[in-house]
Amino acid sequence: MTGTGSGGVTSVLAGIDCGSTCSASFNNNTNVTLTAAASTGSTFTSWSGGGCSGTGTCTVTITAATSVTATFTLNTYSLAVSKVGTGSGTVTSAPTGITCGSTCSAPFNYNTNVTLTAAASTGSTFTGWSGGGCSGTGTCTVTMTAATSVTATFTKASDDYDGDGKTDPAVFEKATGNWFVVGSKVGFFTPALNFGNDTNYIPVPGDYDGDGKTDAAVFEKATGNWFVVGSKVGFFTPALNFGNDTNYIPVVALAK
Ligand SMILES: [Ca+2]
Ligand SMILES: [Ca+2]
Repeated sequence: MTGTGSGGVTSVLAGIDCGSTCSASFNNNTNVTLTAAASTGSTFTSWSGGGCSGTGTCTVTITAATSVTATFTLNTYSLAVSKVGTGSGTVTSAPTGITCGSTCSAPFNYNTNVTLTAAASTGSTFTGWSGGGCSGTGTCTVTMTAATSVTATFTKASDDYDGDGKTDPAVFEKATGNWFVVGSKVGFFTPALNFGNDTNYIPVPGDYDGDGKTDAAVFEKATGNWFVVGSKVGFFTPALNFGNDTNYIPVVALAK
């Protein structure tokens, strides 16, 4: 017997029981029929030798010493990872195969214990597993006995100025336009001093530079100019003269 899998071969005429007894003597001109049965998690793939092939029984007419090989292949099953939620992150597997990211499914051998680890991106939080018998926020270990799907949920908090995945209380001082934030990670700070005021501006915070941290931003009522202090890129204007307060409402502010 050969191959990555396992199984047994028996002869209809008693003699071969392989597993343990893999050769036997038979009288000249005896027709010996061999039957192959794969173990759980393996598949009988083919016969070779003795004039046999395919996956049915193998009948050999004994006129000389004869060798027959049965090949068993260990089954592989697909493990597929899905990522859902408002946040982002990466799921990796041990043994290697899944880096999701880009490679979100991979085949693993029967009975392999695959451990999945989730890592949230900056500004996101990993909030749990579902599927594959997994739950909670630790690692997820799946024993591969069938094709399995596992879902990882990542969430992103709104108004998260310090990017730890938790919303931070923030205020906009009407008279001066000062921004004050109590960051859940870094404590009190001012992401943008003297940046707009209530008379001429509407605060429109959001993550305009895509680093997972909310940016102080204002919409100039008269002109419709947008001004952002990006937590990653600093001051910039994502959309000049895009709406004005007479005819338009900035929908970022409206959603607050
Ligand atoms: Ca925070
Ligand atoms: Ca940002």
